[in-house]
Amino acid sequence: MLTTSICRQDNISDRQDRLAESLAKVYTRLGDNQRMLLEYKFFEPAFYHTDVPDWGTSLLHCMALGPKAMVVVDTGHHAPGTNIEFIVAGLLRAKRLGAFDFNSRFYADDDLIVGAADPFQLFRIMHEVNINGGFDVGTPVSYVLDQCHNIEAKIPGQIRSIMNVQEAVAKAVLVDQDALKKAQLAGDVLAGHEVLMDAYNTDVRGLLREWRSDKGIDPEPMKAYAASGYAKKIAADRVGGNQAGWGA
Ligand SMILES: [Mn+2]
Repeated sequence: MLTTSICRQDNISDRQDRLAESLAKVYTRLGDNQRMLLEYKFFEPAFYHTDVPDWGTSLLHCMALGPKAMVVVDTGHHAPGTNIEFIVAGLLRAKRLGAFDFNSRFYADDDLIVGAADPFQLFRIMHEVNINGGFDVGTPVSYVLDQCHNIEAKIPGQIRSIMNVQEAVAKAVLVDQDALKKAQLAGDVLAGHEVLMDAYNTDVRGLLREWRSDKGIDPEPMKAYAASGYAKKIAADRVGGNQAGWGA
């Protein structure tokens, strides 16, 4: 059987020991303004066994290392149906959520535009971030895109991604926390549902346009980029250059 052959090939605990030793060597070399972010993924590089398959394994290593080691949640690195917002809440509670790698997925690590496949999941995640202090001033959480734009143009794809995140955050902060708490304490499922849906169904695009204008930036980023001519300019500038790729 495949599983037994892998068990014979290497020892699971020994592998964890070697990983811990290696991480500790790097950790001791961190500067005052540096930290270590440990990501997990449940099926890479292998299926039966991989060294950091889940948030728990990542957290165990981070806790052994010290406070400068924190977990990265890549939204595409879970089994289908995983309650990612639960993981996010738990890591924030333990003060060990270091970063998000945002993307969206249907099947595996699809690396689609964040919020494309399941914007409601993104909203639920942002709600947990909000109520667990992840948006506080001085938050240790880095918000990063980790996507692969295969069909859509990369720059507008990233602009769209950021807008999707902004919309999910705006909806999350609109959740009436007092009403939600009241519903939860009363065990009123339908009232709690209504509070969340009221926020989720709010069209926040106008608010975000105003917010961008207040910051002196174009309220319509997609249109602004299209009108800028930047894509044509860089395409013309780079004729005859070396094509970027995966390094193959
Ligand atoms: Mn990632």
